[in-house]
Amino acid sequence: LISSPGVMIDLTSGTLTGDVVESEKRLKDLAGVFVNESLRARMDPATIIYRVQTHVAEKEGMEGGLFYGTSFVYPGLVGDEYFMTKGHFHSKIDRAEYYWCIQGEGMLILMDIHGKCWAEKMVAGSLHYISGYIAHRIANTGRSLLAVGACWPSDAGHDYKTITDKGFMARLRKIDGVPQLIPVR
Ligand code: M6P
Ligand code: ZN
Repeated sequence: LISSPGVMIDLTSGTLTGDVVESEKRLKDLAGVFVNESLRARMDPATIIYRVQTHVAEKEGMEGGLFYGTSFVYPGLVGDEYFMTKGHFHSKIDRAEYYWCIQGEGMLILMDIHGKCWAEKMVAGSLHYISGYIAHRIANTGRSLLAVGACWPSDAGHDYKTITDKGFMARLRKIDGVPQLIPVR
């Protein structure tokens, strides 16, 4: 009647062990994601930008379920733009999500359906509610690994196309040594 946990989270690092799906994104997988695409294409394609560990507790698309993931974003820059995740709207666009920062320093970059962007600072322990209709991505603004926990509905899905086509309308750039959210063009 009593079972051992099938998944463990290391609470200081965010690392999952057990029933977990692993994925990673290297610079070669992120064509068109950074403002300076020609620089990205000239940098080492094997550079790892982020990894995601997901506990897939339900079938993708199942209504009423939840997924858990930890995203690990590495420190670094493409020019003056911080390493970051691709970012997405949800395919079921009204679906919300929680993010919380486990370690490191970063920024949660948000965009509404009209292209208006804003950002929230992430530090270990910060909790971020992302309501539906809001695209979300995270950037590492620190010198160490950024780990962010996430929980989202299993029927939310990922809409990357809207971001791929138009991009985020503002970018987090290191200007005078500090992160600033700068409108594109
Ligand atoms: C979090 C969640 C996942 C997402 C991952 C990486 O763990 O939001 O759904 O896939 O971050 O972000 P992206 O898919 O934008 O690359
Ligand atoms: Zn999401």
